[in-house]
Amino acid sequence: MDKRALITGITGQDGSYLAELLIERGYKVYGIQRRTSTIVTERINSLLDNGSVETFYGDLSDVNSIIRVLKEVKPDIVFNLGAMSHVKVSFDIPDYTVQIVALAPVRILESLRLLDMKDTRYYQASSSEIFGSSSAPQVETTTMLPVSPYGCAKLLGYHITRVYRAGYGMFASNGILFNHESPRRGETFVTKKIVRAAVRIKLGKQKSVKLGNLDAKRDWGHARDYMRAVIMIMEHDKPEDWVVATGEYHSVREFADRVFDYLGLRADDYIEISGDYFRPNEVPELLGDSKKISDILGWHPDITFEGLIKDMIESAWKEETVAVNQAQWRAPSYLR
Ligand code: NAP
Ligand code: F7E
Repeated sequence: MDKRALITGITGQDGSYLAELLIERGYKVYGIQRRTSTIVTERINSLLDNGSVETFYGDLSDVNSIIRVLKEVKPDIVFNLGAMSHVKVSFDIPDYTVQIVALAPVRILESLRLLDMKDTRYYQASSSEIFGSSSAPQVETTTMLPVSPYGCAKLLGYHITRVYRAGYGMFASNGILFNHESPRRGETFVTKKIVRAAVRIKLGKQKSVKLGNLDAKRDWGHARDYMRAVIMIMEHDKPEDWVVATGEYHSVREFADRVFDYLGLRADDYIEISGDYFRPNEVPELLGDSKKISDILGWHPDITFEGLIKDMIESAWKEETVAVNQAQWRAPSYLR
């Protein structure tokens, strides 16, 4: 019988790639979708339309909705990707960030335990932000010193996953993923913001772009490669914690230079620095060492830094130049 996967955060960047990859592998895929007043299903509309994904209304702040969906779907694996995932915003809404990012893992794991679903595997979308101010390169054993509300909340999620694994013998694994991007990246993350602005500047639709700290360095991979790693982590025979990274880092300035250069422009001519985009605390450099997942599971990223930039630029170009049909909102099927 087909394995059943439940994805929280299915409407997000990673959720959409993960759903596609799981479907290719023969899983039946379900998702928790929250009620919103505007369109949020663009990334999975095609999967909803062809019936390969089914969603249920729920919210990670509402344990009853989590229990209802778990009982309905009876998943073999829960992928907990849902989060308020913006580090800068987490300084503005720290309480809410903790409610969702830290407590949803507690809610899901404890629900699985109380529902006697301890054989259901649990994946926690952990983050390199938990390393915070620890110096690069970071591995699974690096000291975790988060410097943002988001990082602190993710650290609780990381530890509670280990607690349920050790305490109750549950198959609960953390993927400690470094930054990963794609054409589907949210528009307020720096890579997408730069790519979109550069394309619009080239097309004469925008004059400049305001950015914050250009000196921060990030280990940027492609989301599709990273979701492939997530499936390998969950299909492994043992629950463990895994760093997923490319092992190569670049500054924000360098990312911008490469993007503008690709379009035949000079980044310096168009970038303005604005205090609005600096954070109270910054993570200066993230550089992952994914030797463990490479040695044990044989995972390696396929898409290079240059390939990522090309993919993002070409897609943004299409978005800005081809008239696309207005995306349509998709409610869960039982409401359509
Ligand atoms: P994303 O694009 O921001 O997607 C977040 C998802 O969570 C969306 O589907 C969002 O739903 C959902 N969500 C937010 N609050 C929710 C709530 N209260 N109840 C139910 N769902 C809620 O993030 P992503 O880049 O795909 O990242 C996926 C996960 O990996 C997140 O946990 C993130 O923190 C973590 N992570 C990401 C990276 C990265 O570089 N991308 C690196 C390490 C870890 P809406 O569509 O309704 O907003
Ligand atoms: O910032 C700098 C900013 O917001 C990257 C999330 O997916 O990865 C992501 O978090 C860097 C930072 O990603 C702007 O200060 C400069 O140093 O794209 P970002 P992030 O904060 O690294 C981790 C691993 C996650 O887990 C998160 O969920 O870029 N920066 N100027 C800027 N950043 C933004 N957003 N906007 C700017 O204008």
